[in-house]
Amino acid sequence: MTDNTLDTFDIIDPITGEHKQISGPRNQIAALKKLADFVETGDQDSVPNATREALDTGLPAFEVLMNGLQAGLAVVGDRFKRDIAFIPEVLVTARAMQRGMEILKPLLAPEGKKPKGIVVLGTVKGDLHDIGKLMVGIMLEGDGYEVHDLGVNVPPEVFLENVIEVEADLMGMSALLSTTMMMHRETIKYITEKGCRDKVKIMSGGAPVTGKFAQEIGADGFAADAASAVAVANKLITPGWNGGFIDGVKLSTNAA
Ligand code: B1M
Repeated sequence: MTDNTLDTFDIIDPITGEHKQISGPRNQIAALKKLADFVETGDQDSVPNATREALDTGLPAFEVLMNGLQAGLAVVGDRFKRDIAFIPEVLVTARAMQRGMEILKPLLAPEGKKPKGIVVLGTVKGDLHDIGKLMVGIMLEGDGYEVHDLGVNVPPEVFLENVIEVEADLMGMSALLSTTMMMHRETIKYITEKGCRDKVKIMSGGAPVTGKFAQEIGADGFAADAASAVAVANKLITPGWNGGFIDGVKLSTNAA
């Protein structure tokens, strides 16, 4: 017999840092809480099964990602911000989250379809944060893009080499540090100096990046999260797109 009793779960939005409450059938909320707990405690071995169990309750993969895996990381991220958790704990948590993302990836990004566009994605030079960028990549793949993820600490010349090699339609740069977001400007400057700026559309993103900053440095678009990154990409690769700057925040506000 299905248990329709509702339950709630308090989670921290990893982007805004605000607390919010989600609710749903008791078995689904219990599965999300269990998964978030394993991520929070860095229990890498238990995360894959807990991810499958959450999916088995009928939760969509995207919800398991946001309200299970990411909810666990956000708790440790919040402690890190308040100086009560340190790099080793954050790293262990991040790895645990990645074990769950491996299970979700094929569900969010089915293989075998002709790509709607080619994307080169990376975290810029000097920056080692990759979880948000991985999420952006998974969401883009899920929407039908072929994604070439160059990883972290990617110098401008490597971005450009790959854009040329795979004939990318779109290049996505991520940064999580207020220092390394300046590498977005340097990377665009380098591509422009090499005479290749008109070969590819460029999207800038990551926690410290704003639409205003992205526009100022000469990017074509900005997205604040993985879901809006897809919406921005779709606009930017529209045939005949007139080249105006796309701010993902404004896009979602207008759509609402
Ligand atoms: Co770091 N770290 N970290 N860290 N870390 C932050 C970012 C920080 C905010 C924590 C804090 O407040 N103190 C702070 C930066 C402060 C600042 O500059 N503004 C910080 C710092 C200072 C550091 C070190 C310098 C610490 C030190 O050594 N003293 C160091 C730097 C290392 C380096 O990069 N050179 C460091 C190291 C690390 C770890 C290695 C331990 C680990 C990274 C592990 C990994 O990624 N594999 C880590 C982590 C995990 C964090 C926090 C806790 C979480 C980041 C994260 O993954 N968030 C973070 C604090 C926090 O945010 N609570 C912190 C979840 C992720 C889903 O969100 O990445 O924002 P996010 O991605 C979102 C959006 O931003 C957007 O979509 C994503 C999904 O919705 N997005 C894009 C991201 N990229 C995009 C690209 C796009 C579009 C959208 O288009 C292309």
